[in-house]
Amino acid sequence: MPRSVTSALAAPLAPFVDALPRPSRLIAAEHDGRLTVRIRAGRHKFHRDLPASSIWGFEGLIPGPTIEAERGQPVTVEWRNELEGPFPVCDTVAPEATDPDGVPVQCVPGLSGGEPDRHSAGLTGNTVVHLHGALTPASYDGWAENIFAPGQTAVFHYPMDQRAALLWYHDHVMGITKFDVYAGLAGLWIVRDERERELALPEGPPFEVPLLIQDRNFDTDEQGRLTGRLVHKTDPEVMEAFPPFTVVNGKVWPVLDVQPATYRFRVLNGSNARTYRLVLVHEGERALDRIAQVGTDHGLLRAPTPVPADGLVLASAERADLLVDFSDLDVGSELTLLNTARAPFDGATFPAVDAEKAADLEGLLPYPQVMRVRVVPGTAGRRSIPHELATDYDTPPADALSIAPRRMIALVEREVDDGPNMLTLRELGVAGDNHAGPLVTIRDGEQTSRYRSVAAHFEDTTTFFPMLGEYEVWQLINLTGDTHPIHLHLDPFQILSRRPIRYEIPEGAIGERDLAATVTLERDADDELEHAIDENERGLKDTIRVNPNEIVEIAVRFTAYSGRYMYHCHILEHEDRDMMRPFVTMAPELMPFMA
Ligand SMILES: [Cu+2]
Repeated sequence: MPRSVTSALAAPLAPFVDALPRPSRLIAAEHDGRLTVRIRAGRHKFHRDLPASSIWGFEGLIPGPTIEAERGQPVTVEWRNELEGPFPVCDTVAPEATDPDGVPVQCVPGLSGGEPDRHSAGLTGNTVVHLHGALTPASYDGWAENIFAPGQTAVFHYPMDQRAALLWYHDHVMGITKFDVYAGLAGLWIVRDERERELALPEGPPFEVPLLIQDRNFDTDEQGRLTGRLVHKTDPEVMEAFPPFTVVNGKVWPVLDVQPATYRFRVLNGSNARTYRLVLVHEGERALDRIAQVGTDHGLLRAPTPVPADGLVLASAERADLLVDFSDLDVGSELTLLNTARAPFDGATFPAVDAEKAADLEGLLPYPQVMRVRVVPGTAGRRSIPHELATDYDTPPADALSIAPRRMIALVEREVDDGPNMLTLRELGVAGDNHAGPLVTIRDGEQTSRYRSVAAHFEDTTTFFPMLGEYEVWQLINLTGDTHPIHLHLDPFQILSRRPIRYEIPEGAIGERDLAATVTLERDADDELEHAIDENERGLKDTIRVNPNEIVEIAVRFTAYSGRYMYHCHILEHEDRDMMRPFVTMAPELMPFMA
């Protein structure tokens, strides 16, 4: 190693010079619930000192307009695909993982010797829109293969029969979601309801601030100057892109002016792959006690909760609704939001007190800064935080869970000789006594269960047919070295448990479809993770982190809509590389007629 790779890099862009943009608002009620959104190419400045970048965006914007809807008031969106090539992002695989100085190539701009990929360069703008977190009939859910080409339009009806929450809409095309979202195809969608209004939570500007956090990289010219062209770069050792520049609402490291008051931050991690662990720092001290988390993926928690002591962890697609108190601060005070999570994220901790020293090139985290908050004059003050928030959900009833169908899913990474690894969700069926093929054996105390892999790839036969109205328990077993945020479309779920496992996979036992493994539900001797459920995960979730050496159990109940949906890892490079599977929700009366 030519020099220490833990030393920080000088940033090629000045931090905290651009004001945090407020995404434009599209309030459905002002349009009688009928919206038209054009999906088009555009130009966008990610930073004051960067040339404008070519992008694809909803209305040509990054982020797309924030759509605001009311619970119980349906919204119809005419999604008009007016995209046109060339594809605005240069995709490349650098030939080496580090540059001649030993710096990981993903920590620096430019192509690092990689060739532009010609297949992605040929993309002209096929798209399909998924509204993440929405209770949507299957026809309008954005099935990854139901694509509309440039010049075509899709009219989707969203019933909005769901609790208030921060949702987001984004492209979901089979195999290229990672490119289309990276090019800019993402926007926020806020559902509001009466319960939130009773609690008098801030609504709209200036005190409610959506924060869409993403990471991006840019090309360089022959002189090494940033050109603004978006670059999606991976390397031979890491299949996910972990770009060095953190972008909030479309600006690199922006600054937000706040009055001395309580603000509501609606935070979404919209990055392809990066997990953030957010720490707020004021005058060198962590200031996490200024933050109360009131909501998660599907809206309000039952009670406000502090963020975890090490910081707020958000993997791709996870959301947090935060009340942040700046009311006691003098004008001119500055606070910085930092990220302390290494990439690829594996659940490892990092003390919040060291957040200012979190730069870690080996951890693909050259610049921990996310954004700055600056206190400016104003008259508003502190808001009291209600002790009781949501009253409309409880833990799933034990008697329903005791008879619930249990579905076992193993998260598996298979090495491929001539390409990046494949990641799959292996659906496991109980193996009969006379089953002769490879087995997954799971030991939980005295009990031993034997399974076989019944589905691995997206196009394999559907094996999950949940019945509407009935609880199910899904068990997610991580047999890989990284954390995967697993997302279910349609209804939210609740986490029941997170437990350590140790496992053995015999040489060559991860086949194209087959899988052999022995999993024991006890802690491995070298396992340092806590495998705890954070307080802020005890709400209604649609995306859950499954860490290495871990089994996560969730309880889900599909309620209203029958049809074909998907569940998948929300690391976009993983879902595009086959970490996605279908399920079909069924009305119980139809089950007797299923062959
Ligand atoms: Cu994954």
